[in-house]
Formats: sequence, C-alpha cells, structure tokens
Amino acid sequence: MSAVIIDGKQVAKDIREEIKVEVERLTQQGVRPGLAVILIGEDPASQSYVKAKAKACEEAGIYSSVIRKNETITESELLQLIDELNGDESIHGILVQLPLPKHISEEAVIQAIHPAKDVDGFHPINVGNMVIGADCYLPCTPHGVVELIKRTGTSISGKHAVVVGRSNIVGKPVSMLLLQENATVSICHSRTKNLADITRQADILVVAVGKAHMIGAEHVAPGAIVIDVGVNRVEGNKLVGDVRFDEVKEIAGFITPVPGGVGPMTITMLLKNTVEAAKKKMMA
Ligand code: NAP
Ligand code: LUD
Repeated sequence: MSAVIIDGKQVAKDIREEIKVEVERLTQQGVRPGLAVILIGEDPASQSYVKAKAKACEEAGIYSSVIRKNETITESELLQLIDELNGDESIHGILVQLPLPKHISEEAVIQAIHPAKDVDGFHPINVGNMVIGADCYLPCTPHGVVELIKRTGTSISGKHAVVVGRSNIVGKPVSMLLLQENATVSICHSRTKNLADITRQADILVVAVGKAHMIGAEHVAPGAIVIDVGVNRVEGNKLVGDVRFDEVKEIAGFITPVPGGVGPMTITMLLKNTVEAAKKKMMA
C-alpha cells in the first residue's frame, strides 16, 4: 500500500493562519512582532530562503527587516550589527542566515544574539534549556519535524525514532525533541556501520544528511513514518530530498515530500518563535 503523503505546505499554511490572528491581536495591543534577518553574501539558496522568510512575515503581519551585507564584512562589524539589533525595541527576533563566510565564526555570531531574541534557538542557553526540557525557543526545523509527526495522528511515545544526521541545526536537536516526546532514539551519522540495519528498525525515520536520494526502500520498514529534511539541488536545478520518494512511498506509512514537506514548516516555526518573543517582551 502506498504511504500517506504529509502535506507540509498545507500544515504550514494552517498554522500561519493561526499566527496571523495572534499577530493582529498583539499589534492592536501595541506590540507588532518584528524580525531582523541578516543575510551575508550572495548564496542563491540563502537568498531564496531569506526572501521566503520575509514574505511569510509580511503575510502574517509581522514586521521584518532584511539586512544584506557583502561577504567582505568582518566578524567584528557583524557582531556590532547584532549588538545594535539586541538593543532595538522594534525587533523581537534576530536571525543570521547560515552558512557564513569562512572568516566569520558561526559560534561567535550565535553567542552574540541575545538569548531572548534568538528565534532560531541556536544560542547555547536555548539549546541547554531545550535539552533539560525547560522553556526556550525551539529550533525551527526540528520543531517543524515533530509537529509534522504529531499531525499524522501517531503517538511518538515508546516508538523507535531513528535520526540520520547529527548536525547542531537538525540532527542533534530533533533527536532531543523526540526523546522529550518519549521516543527511543537512535542517532546515525557518517561513521555508523550497517546503516540500513538500524534505519529498518525505525517506526519514525528522520533523515537530515544532505545527500540526494541516499535513503531507499532497503532502509525503510513497512508502515514507518519517514521525514525527509534534506534539500538538494540536482541537475536542471531540480530540488530533491535525501529519500528516494518514489520507491519509499510504496513501503512507508507516511512520508514528507521535497519540496512541500519540512521546508515550509521551518519558516512557520520561525514566525511562531517571533510572535512568542514579542509576547514575552510585552509581559516583561
Ligand atoms: P550537515 O551539517 O552537513 O550534517 C549532515 C549530517 O549527515 C552529519 O551529521 C553527517 O555525519 C551525516 N552524514 C553524512 N554522510 C552520511 C552518510 N553517508 N550516512 C549517514 N550519515 C551521514 O547538514 P544539516 O545542516 O544537518 O542539513 C542536512 C540537510 O538538511 C541538508 O540537505 C540541508 O539543506 C537540509 N536542511 C533543510 C532544512 C529545512 O528546513 N528543510 C533545514 C536545515 C537543513 P558526520 O557528523 O559524521 O559528518
Ligand atoms: N540558517 C536556516 N540556513 C539554512 N523549502 C533554513 C530552509 C526553508 N540561521 C538559519 O531556513 O532556519 C535557518 N536558520 N535554514 N532552511 C535551511 C537552513 C539557516 C530550507 C528550506 C526551506 C528554509 C523551504 O522553504 C521549500 C520546500 O522544501 O518546500 C522549497 C524552497 C525552494 O527552494 O523551492
């Protein structure tokens, strides 16, 4: 039987409608949520993601300011800019689009963002709070992944979740969130031996590697929930995931497509965090 296709675009749209109502309410109370997005350089993928973020803000009524800088910007100039935004009353969330040019330390940049404005959830304070299950900004892509799994109507508790990839942005945090939801979590990476033997044990399989089509039917158990985080450009500028969608959809119970799966949820969760930041500011 063919899998149910999880329509991330539609789920993202539904949540954005709820966010819009919340933004209207906050704006009427005198606090319009505001997001600053810093984009360094000319990377085409980063440009398109940032554009999509600004558009989503506009549609939700969130104020957004996209600050574009040449890739020759120095680290100290960037840190100075972040510092100014940390003190800007109209800005509740700050996001520095990654990756950064090699001469700038991502770690230094992330740590410069005030944790209360870190709507990416990348600051060590937010990461630490996430790990202990305390209040924090959840990282957007991992949060989006968990939300999509929940919307399949399947309970995560007690399930075996296998995450392929251990980056600080996706693999590690999504593993922690699934653990928080009481899944039994296995984390695989480039040194993992016999990957397919492990992934075939997954009730929930989350793939975040960045290698086009690396996961196929041989990696998936019948009925599994398969979440494909990968975004890869292949010949002809076509966008594909890490999962061979056509063959895996014949085996899985649920599967996310690329595009139209996790990507739109990442942006939605960013809007959610920005609204959260504005709310906290209002109550402070
Ligand atoms: P990353 O930092 O490059 O991490 C890739 C991970 O995959 C690493 O942990 C690496 O292992 C592991 N890996 C590499 N080759 C492997 C193999 N053959 N078998 C098993 N594991 C392997 O990437 P990322 O930032 O997490 O992003 C992953 C993908 O998701 C990319 O395609 C990216 O564009 C996409 N992405 C999408 C969204 C979205 O919103 N849809 C958001 C973020 C990222 P080691 O740690 O051992 O090197
Ligand atoms: N840096 C992200 N770098 C890259 N796909 C995203 C992303 C939307 N600081 C910081 O936004 O959260 C971040 N914070 N990231 N990413 C990747 C990562 C960052 C990836 C895909 C999409 C954001 C997205 O909307 C669409 C989809 O999958 O349907 C397709 C878009 C297209 O190119 O057609």
